[in-house]
Amino acid sequence: MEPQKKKLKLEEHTDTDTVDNHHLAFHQFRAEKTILVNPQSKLIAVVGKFPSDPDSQGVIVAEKQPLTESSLSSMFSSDTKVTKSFQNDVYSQYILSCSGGVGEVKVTSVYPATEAHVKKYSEQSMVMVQETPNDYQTITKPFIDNNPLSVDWVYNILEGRSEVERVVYNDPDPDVGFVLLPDMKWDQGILENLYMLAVVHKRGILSLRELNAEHLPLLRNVLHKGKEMIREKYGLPAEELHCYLHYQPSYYHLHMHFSHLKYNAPRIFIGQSHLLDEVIDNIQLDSQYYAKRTISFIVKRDRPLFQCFQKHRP
Ligand code: G7M
Repeated sequence: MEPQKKKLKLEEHTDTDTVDNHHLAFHQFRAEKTILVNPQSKLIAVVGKFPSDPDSQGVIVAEKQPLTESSLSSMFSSDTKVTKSFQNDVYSQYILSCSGGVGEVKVTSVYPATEAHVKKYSEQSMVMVQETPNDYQTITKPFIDNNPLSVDWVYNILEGRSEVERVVYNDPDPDVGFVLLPDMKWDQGILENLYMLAVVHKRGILSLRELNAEHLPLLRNVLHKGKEMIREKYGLPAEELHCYLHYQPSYYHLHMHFSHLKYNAPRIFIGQSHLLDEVIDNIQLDSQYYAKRTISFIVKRDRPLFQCFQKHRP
């Protein structure tokens, strides 16, 4: 009995060993069909076969690992290859090719940065604010007048001092014209992450709140020409695009966003975004629509604007 027991144990051990140590020979895998590409989750899924087992198919789902604090030492190492994409005012963008398994990383830098920049980029809890027309006049408008984040980078674009080679379209008309270019958040690598910015030439329109019938030709021009130019440049049809404004924006010079419908664009949620089509329609119904209504918006708890609201409406 004893010797047989020993033999069995050995076989069990060998079986387990085989399973534990078994690696698929990825270098032999022949991908036959891509079934999912999700640039935002940095994920790809393929179906294929190993030539040694042509009767079976396999699904391989591959996903990039997220960055962690331990990635920083590889990113900021002297071995890292740095390629600059653009610079505008204090903002610049780079592609870092890092060793240590970190690979390619898109980096946006703000240098030198103010405390307002640090707050803007910090993780914070969000709060919902209902801004009445009176709140706008007594809280928000004075806040914007006293604490603006500089829009020098916008003027650099409009006056052709920065990002000139990135501009996709420029309609120079002072009343209805605008510049269309990739948002700083889009590196133009993957079409499904398309995120474009339309910055109007006309100065002094702070945000959605100030729009009325006088601005309809401008809004229509951005909507129609912007979609047309995106189709021409990137081959993306208008019906696969979102076009919207943020309220509150981060920068108080009127601008609109165009994003791919598949892209989970920054702040595209209810309480942060207003579709340009609907903005135009609302203003057609009532020129003073945005001056009269209460507008809800979501803002980070630590942002100075929310602190003003707390001070005035404790
Ligand atoms: O609606 P909101 O104000 O949050 O949008 C401003 C947008 O401007 C953001 O999506 C930013 O990524 C984008 N942006 C900010 N800066 C400073 C730049 C820049 O220098 N160049 C470009 N192309 N986009 C920018």
